[in-house]
Amino acid sequence: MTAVKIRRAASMRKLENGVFPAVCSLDCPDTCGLLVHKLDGKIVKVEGDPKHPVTRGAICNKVRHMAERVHHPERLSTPLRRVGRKGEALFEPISWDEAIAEIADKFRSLSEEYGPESILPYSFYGNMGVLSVEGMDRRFFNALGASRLEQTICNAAGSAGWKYTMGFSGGTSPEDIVNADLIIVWGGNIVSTNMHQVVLAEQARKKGTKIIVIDVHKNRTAQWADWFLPLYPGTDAALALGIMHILFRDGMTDANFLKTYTVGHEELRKQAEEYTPEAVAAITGIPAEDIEQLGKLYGEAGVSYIHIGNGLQHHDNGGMAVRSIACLPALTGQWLKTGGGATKGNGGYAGMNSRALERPDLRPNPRARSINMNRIGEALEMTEQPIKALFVYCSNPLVVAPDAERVRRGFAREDLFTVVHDLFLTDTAKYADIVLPATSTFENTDLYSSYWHHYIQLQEPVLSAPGECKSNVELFSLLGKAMGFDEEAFGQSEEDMIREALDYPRNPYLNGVTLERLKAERHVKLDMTPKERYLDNLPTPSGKIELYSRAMENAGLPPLPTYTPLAEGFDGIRRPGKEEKYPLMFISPPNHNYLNSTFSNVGKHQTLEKRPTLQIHPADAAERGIADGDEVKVYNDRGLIQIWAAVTDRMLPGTVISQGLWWEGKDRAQRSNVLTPDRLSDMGKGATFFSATVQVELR
Ligand SMILES: Nc1nc2c(c(=O)[nH]1)N[C@H]1C(S)=C(S)[C@@H](COP(=O)(O)OP(=O)(O)OC[C@H]3O[C@@H](n4cnc5c(=O)[nH]c(N)nc54)[C@H](O)[C@@H]3O)O[C@H]1N2
Ligand SMILES: Nc1nc2c(c(=O)[nH]1)N[C@H]1C(S)=C(S)[C@@H](COP(=O)(O)OP(=O)(O)OC[C@H]3O[C@@H](n4cnc5c(=O)[nH]c(N)nc54)[C@H](O)[C@@H]3O)O[C@H]1N2
Ligand code: SF4
Ligand SMILES: [Mo]
Repeated sequence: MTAVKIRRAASMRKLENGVFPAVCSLDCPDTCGLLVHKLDGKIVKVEGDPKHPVTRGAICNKVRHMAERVHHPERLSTPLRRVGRKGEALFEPISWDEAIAEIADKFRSLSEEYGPESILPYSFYGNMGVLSVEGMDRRFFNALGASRLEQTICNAAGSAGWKYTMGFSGGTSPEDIVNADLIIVWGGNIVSTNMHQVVLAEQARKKGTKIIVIDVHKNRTAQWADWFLPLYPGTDAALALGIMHILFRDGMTDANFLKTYTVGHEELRKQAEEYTPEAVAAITGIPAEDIEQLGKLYGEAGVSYIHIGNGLQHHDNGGMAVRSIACLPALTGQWLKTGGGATKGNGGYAGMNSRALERPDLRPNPRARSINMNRIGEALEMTEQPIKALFVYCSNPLVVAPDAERVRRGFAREDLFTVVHDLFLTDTAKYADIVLPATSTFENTDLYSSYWHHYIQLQEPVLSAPGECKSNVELFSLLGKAMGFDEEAFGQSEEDMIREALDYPRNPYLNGVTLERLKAERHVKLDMTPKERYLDNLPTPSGKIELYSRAMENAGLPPLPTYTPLAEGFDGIRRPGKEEKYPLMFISPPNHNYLNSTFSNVGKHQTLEKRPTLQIHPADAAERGIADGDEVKVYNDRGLIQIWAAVTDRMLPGTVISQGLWWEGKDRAQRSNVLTPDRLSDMGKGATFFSATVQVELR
C-alpha cells in the first residue's frame, strides 16, 4: 500500500494511560470540550473539560457513554467488498490497496464513459471537523469534477429565512442570555439538543427570568419551562404575526429603533393588522387569551431572547416561519441590549478560508451540476445523465433522508457503484459495493468551530486507530494520489491545512486565532469586538434589518412575514376528526440519547431509549381503539412503519410524534423517514421532514 505521510502527532500516546483533552465532534451546537481518560490504550471514561469557558465540564449522557461506541465490537476494522445482494450485508474483507485501486479504476472508467458528474459525494456532519468534511474530501471531489451536493438536510430553510432578515448566520451570543428577562424557546428541544443553553437559561431564571416554550408537543424542554404553548405544526408564522399585531396595536414597539435600524416597519404594521389574536387562535390552536398574554409578556420584557430551534423550519413553510420570528426582536429594539435578540445559529461568526480548504480551483468543470441531498431518492431515478456512483461518508442517508423507501430503492440499483466510509455497517453501508472503516474523532487531528458558542478548538489524536481504520483526511488523500491529482493539495499535513483555514483576514472574528494558540490554550475565543457594531454591519442589501425584503420579492417570495398553510395537513380550516385519508400530522424529531442516527446501534443508548414509540393523543387513540403500549401501524402513500403507541396528551389532538432516528429493526420497519416527504421548503431548498401526514391503526 502507498504510505501517505500524514503526521499523527500522538501515535506515541498509543498505550499511555492518563487524561487527554478532546473535542466533541458530533453535530450538536454545544461542541463541548472533553477529557478522555485512558487505561491500556482504551477509553475508560469521558467527561467534560471544566476549563472550557462555555461548556464548563458538563456533557450529555450520550457522550459520557462514548467509550461504548468507540470500542464497540461491531466497529468496522478492514475494508470490505460486497459479495451478496445489495442490502444483504454480505461482504468479504479486502486490503486498502485493493479498495483504493478498485475505487480509482471505477471512477476513472465512469468519468471516461459518462463524465465525472456521474459521480456524487453524499456527506453531512457525522463529524464536524473542518478537515474531515470541508477539507480533504472537498478537494478530492473538486479535483475529480464530481457532481456537487447541496447540503440542505439540516438548517437550510431557516438559515435562508434568517438571512433575508438579518443578513448572516449570527445572532445573540450565548453567554449574554443570562441577562434576559424573558426567554422563548421556539421549536427547539434544548434540554436534549443544546444542553448548555439550558444551563445559561437556568442562571437567568435564578433572578426571575421566565422561560416559555412554543412547540407542537410537550418535549423535555417544555416540561422544564415555566409556560408551554402547544400549537398546530407549521403555524408559527401566524403566531409571530399575532405577536406583532399586539405589539403594534398596544404601542409596545420601539419607534426609534425601527426608524434607525430597519426597513419596512410601516408595511409590516399593515401586514400584521389582520392577524388578530382571534384569527391566530383559529390557525394555531392557541387560545386567543394566551396569545394576548404572550404578546404582552414579549412587549413588556426589558430584555427578551428567542432561541429559534430547528424543528419549526423542517416544514413546507419553514423558511418563512424563521423569517417571521427573526423580525420580532427588532420591533422592541432588542438588538441594542446585551442578551436581547434571537439566535437561529451562530455559525456565521466562524467562517474560515474555504478556498484554501476545499480548493475549488482544482475543479476541471466549475459549472458542474448540483444535486439536492433531500432529493437523493429522486436523483437516483434520473435516466438522463444518471448518477452511476455514490460516495457516502459522515452520513447515513437510508435512515436520515426523507422518503426513505425511495432512497432505499435508489441505493438498491444494481448498476450503481456505492462506496460508504463509516465506523459501522450502517443501514446505508449494507447497500455499498465497497465499505471503508473510519477512525473515530479521538484518533484524528482536526479543527472545530461551534454553530452556537464562539470558541474554536483543536483535536489532536488521543487514541491509536483500531484495525485498519482511516480518517477522512487520510482516505481522500490516498484516493487523490491514486487518481494522480495535484500532489501538493493531497500531500498536505493536517496542521498545514489548519493554518491555511485560519488564515482568512476577510473574517475579522477570526483575528488572532492561530494553530499555536490552539495548541497552547485549547479553546480560543473568536475576536468578538466586531460584534459590538453588529447593527452597523448587517450584510443585508439595505444594511438594515429587513422587515420588508426586496430580495425575497425578487425571489418570488412574499416580501413580508406571511402565513402559508402546509401542503399536507392542517390549513387553519381543516381540523382533526374531519374525514381525510391521512388525518394526523406526523412529527419525527430527534430523541435524547441518540444524535441523529448515531448511537442508535449502541446497546447502552438503545437501552435508554427502549423502543421507537408513537405518541398519540387519547382522543386519537380512542377513535382507533389503541391503548398505551399497543403495537401500531403508521402509514401513508410513501410507506409503513410499525412501532409502539404511547398514549399521552402532550400534544394537541391530530398531531402524533415519533422521536429518534432509529436504524431499521431486525424484524420490523421502523425508520420514521419512510413516511416523510421529499418536498422542498419555501426557502433554501430545505427538508420538510415534519410536514408529513399519516394514518394510524392497530397492528
Ligand atoms: N440529543 C440530541 N441532540 C441533538 C440532535 C439529536 O439527534 N439528538 N441533533 C442535532 C442536530 S443535527 C440538530 S439540527 C439539532 C436540532 O435540535 P432542535 O433545534 O432542538 O430541533 P428539533 O429537535 O429538530 O426540533 C425541536 C422541536 O421542534 C418541534 N416542532 C416540530 N414542528 C414544529 C412546528 O411546526 N412548530 C414548532 N414551534 N415546533 C415544532 C419538535 O416537536 C421538537 O420538539 O439538535 C442537535 N442535537
Ligand atoms: N425524520 C427526520 N429526519 C431527519 C431529522 C429529523 O429530525 N427527523 N434531522 C435531520 C437533520 S437536522 C440532520 S443534521 C440529519 C443528520 O443526518 P446524518 O448527518 O446522516 O447523521 P447521522 O445519522 O448521525 O450519521 C452520521 C454518520 O457519520 C458517521 N461518522 C462519524 N464520524 C465519521 C468520520 O469521521 N468519518 C466518516 N466517514 N463517517 C463518520 C457516523 O458513524 C454516522 O453513521 O438528519 C436529518 N434527518
Ligand atoms: S453531543 Fe453536544 S452536549 Fe453532548 S458532549 Fe457533544 S457537544 Fe456536548
Ligand atoms: Mo441537523
